[in-house]
Amino acid sequence: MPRPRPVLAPADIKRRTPPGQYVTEKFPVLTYGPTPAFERAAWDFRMWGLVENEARWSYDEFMALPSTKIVADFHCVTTWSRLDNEWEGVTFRDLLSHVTLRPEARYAMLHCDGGYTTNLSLEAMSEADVMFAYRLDGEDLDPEHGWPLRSIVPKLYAWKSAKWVRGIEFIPEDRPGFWEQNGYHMNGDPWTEERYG
Ligand SMILES: Nc1nc2c(c(=O)[nH]1)N[C@H]1C(S)=C(S)[C@@H](COP(=O)(O)O)O[C@H]1N2
Ligand SMILES: [Mo]
Repeated sequence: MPRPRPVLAPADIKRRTPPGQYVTEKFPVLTYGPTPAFERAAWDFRMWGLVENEARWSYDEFMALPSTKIVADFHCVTTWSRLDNEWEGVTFRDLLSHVTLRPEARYAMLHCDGGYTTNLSLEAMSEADVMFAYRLDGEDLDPEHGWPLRSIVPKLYAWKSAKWVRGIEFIPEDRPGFWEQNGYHMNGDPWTEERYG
């Protein structure tokens, strides 16, 4: 059953909309390049790099992991925000329980089908609402919105919410991902307008 779109009070909308953003009920697609094809048999999700033990899940194994629903706002740096989205998937905290990080691990690089990447500090990743989602508002993600899996990092601009994500690499120092190499901020906090680096 799809979840009905919420009706928010104007005061809540105001409080939840970062500076320089406007609220839309639409869900624009923002992708650099084509939507990659999903190949179920070849698909896996991996955690590697500065870990004592690498982790890997097949599609069926990942889908069998305990799931969580999180309601969060979504802010694109091009100035639209879509409020109150109910994402369903696996939290980063739950995934982290499957690996032991080496002490040098301080940043993460998310890797996607199609070659997109984005970097995050482990501090940003450790927020309780960071997750890897396969459903939105009660329905499977549309392919162009990242199905079968995307990251959701509600406290940062939406370019950190990587579509078609396939894995997390743990690294010692910050390194720019795709948009970060092209001028976007290394962190991307919408409340302080960390738009460009
Ligand atoms: N793989 C991949 N993930 C991506 C992007 C992309 O081009 N490729 N664009 C990012 C940007 S800039 C935004 S605003 C959001 C948009 O998500 P949407 O297309 O589902 O609205 O996805 C982010 N994740
Ligand atoms: Mo964006």
